[in-house]
Amino acid sequence: MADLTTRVSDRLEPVFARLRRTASDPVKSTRTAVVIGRLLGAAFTICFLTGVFSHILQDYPYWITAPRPVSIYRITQGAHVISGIASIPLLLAKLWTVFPRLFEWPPFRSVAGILERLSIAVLITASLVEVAIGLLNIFQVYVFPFPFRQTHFALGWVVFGSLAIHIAVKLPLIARYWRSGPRDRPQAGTVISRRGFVGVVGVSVGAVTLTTAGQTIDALKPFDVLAPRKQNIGPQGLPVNKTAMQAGVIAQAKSPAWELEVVVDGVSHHLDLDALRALPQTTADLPIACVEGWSQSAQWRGVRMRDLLEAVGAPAASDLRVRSLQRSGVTSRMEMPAAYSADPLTLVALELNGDVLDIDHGYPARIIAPGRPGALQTKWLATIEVVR
Ligand SMILES: Nc1nc2c(c(=O)[nH]1)N[C@H]1C(S)=C(S)[C@@H](COP(=O)(O)O)O[C@H]1N2
Ligand SMILES: [Mo]
Repeated sequence: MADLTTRVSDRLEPVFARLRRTASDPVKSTRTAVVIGRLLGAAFTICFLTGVFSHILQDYPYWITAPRPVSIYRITQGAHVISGIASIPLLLAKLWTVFPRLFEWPPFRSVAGILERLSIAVLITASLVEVAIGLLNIFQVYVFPFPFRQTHFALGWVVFGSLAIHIAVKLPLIARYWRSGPRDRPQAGTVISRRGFVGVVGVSVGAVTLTTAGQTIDALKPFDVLAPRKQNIGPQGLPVNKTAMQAGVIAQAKSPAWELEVVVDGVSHHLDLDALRALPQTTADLPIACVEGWSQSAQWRGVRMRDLLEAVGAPAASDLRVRSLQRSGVTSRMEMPAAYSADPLTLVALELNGDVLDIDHGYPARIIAPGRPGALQTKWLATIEVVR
């Protein structure tokens, strides 16, 4: 048995040696792996932290006590998607750099070695799936047979955990190659120098960032040719996530019989548009910041949630359950904790950028609150229920 293993191994060694030489290139040095790895590690860390924050806002909104600055989610989710897109060329470059190591023979020398290679396999697979489904989500492609948000979140922990193991294992190498040294000088006969390679990667990262970040950074708007959303394009100069047609609400939303139902202690109060317009009106500049990474600020006008609640005899600080005319889907209902309902900037908006709300932006009335993910800014309001 031992004899057989030795014979197989002896046969395979030269094959792998040849593969290794073919895939090798002086550019694929440990120093390059460390340089690219640092940038990739930074991008993944930003993605992970902003991702956890996004899930807290959506799943544990009661933890949030003061939603300030009002554009907090615009900043964190913009950073999430920008660093996620930037990590794609970095990840590909990193894989290309370490590619020859796949053909090391024997593949491992100890139990620790097996574990290390397994953790790298997990890291690579999870990272590739994570950035791929994230990218598809930005383009609103929901083709996978699993819930995107939960899967993306779970995989995020897997990526971050296996990254931590990988960094711990490689710490001595990372420390040794952190600074450049004489061994990094270009060697005779190299097609491209290490610095040249890192430069190409840098230009790629810059290019994908420049052509997509304009969907959330105003100053980069002119260069936004690849992002799925463009600022200032859409009814009333604001992009639309889902139209009234897609949500199937046109007839009900346009009906003259529409009324907002506010339920307090089991008693329903009905307010039609005239009744809402008769309440004090407030203007607020607040962004729509979609989880998919596009965002834009707009001017909203309508009734403060706290004023509406007081008008029907409920405390300004109330936990609310909000429902849309839309029947199904995660965005058809929403929970709003008291920290938001009491906020002077949280509105039941009736107007956008100086005009009556467009049907696609939620006419006759929608929610706009500071610092919340776009998915929680419910359009085509039907019911607001005071839970406590
Ligand atoms: N009822 C309802 N409200 C909704 C949605 C929806 O599909 N249905 N989409 C949400 C999402 S994901 C975002 S980003 C914002 C976008 O608002 P806008 O289409 O007015 O720009 O609305 C939110 N409110
Ligand atoms: Mo969204």
